[in-house]
Amino acid sequence: MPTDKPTPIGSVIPLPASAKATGGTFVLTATADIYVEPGTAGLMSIGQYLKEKLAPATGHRLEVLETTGPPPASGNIYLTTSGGDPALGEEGYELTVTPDSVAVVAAQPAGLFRGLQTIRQLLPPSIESSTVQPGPWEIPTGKIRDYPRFAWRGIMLDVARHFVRVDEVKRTIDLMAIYKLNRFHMHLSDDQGWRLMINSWPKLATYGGSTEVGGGRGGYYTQADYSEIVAYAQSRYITVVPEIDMPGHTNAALASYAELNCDGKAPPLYTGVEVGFSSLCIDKEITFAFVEDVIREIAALTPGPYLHIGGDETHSTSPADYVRFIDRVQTIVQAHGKQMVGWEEIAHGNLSPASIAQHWHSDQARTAAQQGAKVIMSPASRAYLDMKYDASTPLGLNWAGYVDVKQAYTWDPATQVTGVSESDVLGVEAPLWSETIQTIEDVEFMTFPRLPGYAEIGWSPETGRSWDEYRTRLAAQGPRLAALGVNFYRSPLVPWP
Ligand code: TNX
Repeated sequence: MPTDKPTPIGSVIPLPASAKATGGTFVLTATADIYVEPGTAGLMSIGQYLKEKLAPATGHRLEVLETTGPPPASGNIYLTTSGGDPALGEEGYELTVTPDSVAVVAAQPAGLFRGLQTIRQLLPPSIESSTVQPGPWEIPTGKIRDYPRFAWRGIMLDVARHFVRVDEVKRTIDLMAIYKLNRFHMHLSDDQGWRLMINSWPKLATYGGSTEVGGGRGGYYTQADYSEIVAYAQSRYITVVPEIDMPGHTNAALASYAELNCDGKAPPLYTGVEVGFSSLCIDKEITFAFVEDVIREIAALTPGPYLHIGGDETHSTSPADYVRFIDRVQTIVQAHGKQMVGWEEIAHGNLSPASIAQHWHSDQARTAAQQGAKVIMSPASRAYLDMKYDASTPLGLNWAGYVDVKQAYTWDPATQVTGVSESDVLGVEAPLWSETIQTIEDVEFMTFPRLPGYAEIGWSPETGRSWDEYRTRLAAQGPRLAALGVNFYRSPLVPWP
């Protein structure tokens, strides 16, 4: 099979910081085992994860064993944090492949986990098949020393406009892990739906979550569901960033509790796609009791340091009210031990340097940076997964233009917004808004093949990145995505095999 060759060592996506091929071949045979160093929490599970990824296609038994010091160099895989260079940081790793062994050394378990994704990609694409394939399971020999450019590399799923089930969320998390992404932002509330049970305000979910865009059944996550998602992401060294959008985009909440409305009257549920018509009532104290309860419950369920409060498109909130609201919410978020993240409009408020603004379409991100806040880059014209690839794309929107695979790849987060420089930028995130996205197949079609490009922009050094070179590496991902059963868009810009 011409397409089932191992990936050359310098062809991995995201491109490693440095890679040197040595021209030989390692073969993963039926006698191979996975050895991990005892003593560091998480290593055994990382070994198990690798085994689960390699077992179906190889049919090999692959045991996960503990070892002190390198295992016998007879075709085994070795994962260790002992001797890991601290300069690699939390997610960096070194991978050494010789004809006899594969070894990943990292300073932290997260680095080992990222390194495993490189091993997966160096194997032939059919390694991703769920049924036994012929192999041979070759890996090119060489040495990779690799670490990310940016700390924040994520995607956002809008589960509010159309609900996404827990098993579908897990699949999405698994796919993002392949490309070493580390932030999973969940847009948990909007005008059309509230998707997380809040015990102190239960109607938010049971009533506010009962429908979605187009009037379908909607749905919500129980707190146990949410915790399951968080733990699943955590086992892949991915941090969940929960978002409750406020003070606008709140019709589902306003419909659930009449007392949250300035006039005390609950509006009907909303299943359209307009934005900017709803607002919490900034003059009512109960609004802040509500916000405090929601933030307290979500903070308690969320081990990660971030809490996203939305803050976008508040066309029905006066500018003065908006600033008052954001400043107060920032205090509440911090009182619950979290860092506030918000869409770039939050820069109208008085941001603490611990807060984070997410750029999407204006120059407010610059105001955020001037206040010392960090910035996440999600420019709609480059990074919005809900933008159509071109005029023929059946799903998606085009208010920010078409975002074909090249447009999605050819930009630099450090020069995207004048006045926001590399040191202000925390990283990159690609949001998938779901007004037109109904099924997991739709999610995959809009996400792939753009996602590997965002992963590379966030992870790899900027120097040397070029579309002409990248498109051939992306093409080689096609058989891999196919083996994974991903419904990806066969963009004509990519020379698929
Ligand atoms: C703008 S981006 C929005 C969303 C929409 C999206 C559609 C942002 C912060 N707000 O409410 O879903 O456009 O592309």
